[in-house]
Amino acid sequence: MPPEYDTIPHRRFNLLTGEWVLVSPQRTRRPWQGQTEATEAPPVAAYDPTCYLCPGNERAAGARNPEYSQPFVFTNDFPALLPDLPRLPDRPGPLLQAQAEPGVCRVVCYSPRHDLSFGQMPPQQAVAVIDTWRREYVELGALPWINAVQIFENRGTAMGCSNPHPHGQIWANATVPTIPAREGERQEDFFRERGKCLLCASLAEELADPVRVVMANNHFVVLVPFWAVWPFETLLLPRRHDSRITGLGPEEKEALAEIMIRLNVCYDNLFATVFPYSMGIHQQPTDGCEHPEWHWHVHYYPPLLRSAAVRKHMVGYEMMAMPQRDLTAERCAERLRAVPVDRHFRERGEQR
Ligand code: H2U
Ligand code: ZN
Repeated sequence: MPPEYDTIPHRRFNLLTGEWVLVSPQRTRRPWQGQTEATEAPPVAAYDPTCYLCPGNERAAGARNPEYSQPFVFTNDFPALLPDLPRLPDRPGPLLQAQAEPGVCRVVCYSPRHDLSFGQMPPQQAVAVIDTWRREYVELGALPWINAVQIFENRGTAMGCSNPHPHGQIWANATVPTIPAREGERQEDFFRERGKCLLCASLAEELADPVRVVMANNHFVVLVPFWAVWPFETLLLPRRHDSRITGLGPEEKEALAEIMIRLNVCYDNLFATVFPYSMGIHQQPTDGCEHPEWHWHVHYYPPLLRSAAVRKHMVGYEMMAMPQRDLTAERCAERLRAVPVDRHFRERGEQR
């Protein structure tokens, strides 16, 4: 990377969304007098009698969880989407558009253990979570009126997560949501124009000059995207081109579990805190068509900026104009690469 990328304000193009991000590396020396946030104490008990997600406990709407020992999936008690909908009456105005949107929302408890985050789970437990995601993607995707299955996780109160018990969510709906739809269009355009996959080509370029690569194994690479908006944002890419996670073989599942665990330990150890993020798996629509242009991947969007106490907010110029960052993707990748990942900080007794 030419050194000017570290000194000159510039904008970078997001290949997946077609949007630009403003990068202002010269600004990283400005003083900070903003808010500092209290750090989140990680849960300590393996079982919490007041937790809605622990085995055997009653949930908020009255249902009771079984005494599960493997990943446990249930229909969200307060779902944003509902399966059986009547037609919406005619438009509320000549220009205003609305459509009924049928869908399904589920919650996935990763482990019966209240205190284990993804990074602390034994690899076999993480493989079981991956198998659960695959099963749900197939099962929900097979419903004729479901065309998109979004697997995601909110972690930490900073991201609006309601409970430290390790869990994620799945929302599946009739129409492909805005962001995966945009990524699909971009991948399709590239595939049509160049006859190859956008993310295969991009990954090859990243590996040729691995300044943004954070970690890798035989099957996966984690990197800070050139166009990252969030400070320590990463993109997890399979080396093998595939449009969905259903094709993962046993060795690939183990490799995926390994790298997801390692990335979680890296994130938590970076600021010795329960590192908040939103994670999501992007895959091809479940519309019954082949999508050779689609390269499945996982996004991690963490809001923390320079310590466990300072977070980035999308306000001002970012809300009104375009996203902006000070620390470059390359500097953040460098910092993430330097984090020791041999042990989780909680096992080293450095708990905050
Ligand atoms: P978060 O991971 O973002 O906190 O979301 C947890 C989800 O779990 C949330 O969508 C659901 C909430 O509706 N939930 C239940 O379905 N039952 C409960 O008893 C508690 C939470
Ligand atoms: Zn719990």
